[in-house]
Amino acid sequence: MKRTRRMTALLAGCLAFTALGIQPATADWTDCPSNSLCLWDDTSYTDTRKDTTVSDSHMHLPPYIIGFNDKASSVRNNTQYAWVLFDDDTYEDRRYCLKPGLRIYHLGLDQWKFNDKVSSVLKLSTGSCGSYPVF
Ligand SMILES: [Ca+2]
Repeated sequence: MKRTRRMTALLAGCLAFTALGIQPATADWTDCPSNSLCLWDDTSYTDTRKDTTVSDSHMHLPPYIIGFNDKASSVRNNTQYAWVLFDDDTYEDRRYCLKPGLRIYHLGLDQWKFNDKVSSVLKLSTGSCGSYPVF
């Protein structure tokens, strides 16, 4: 039932995008622009995608960079820098670091339990995760 509603919402979203002449969200991690961190609303790089080239400390309150609070289910780091994904705003609470070039098809896997959690994203100054726990 929930899945049906989600699919219906997805279809409605696609139709709305089409009506506006905007490309619908794609379902492929290869569509993530270079030098960007990409977050998808659903697993396996599907549904709405949000990209950023800079950190976003407040994804749930304007002025945010990408918004998308507590929504990400898959992610790709298409940059040469390490990024840290946090459960709370202002880089707080649980966190995992994603090394350059890596991607996670399902943040909700048991080892992370991070589905629909990400509330801030921090771009590090190098490709190293330093002391942050890594995906
Ligand atoms: Ca959160």
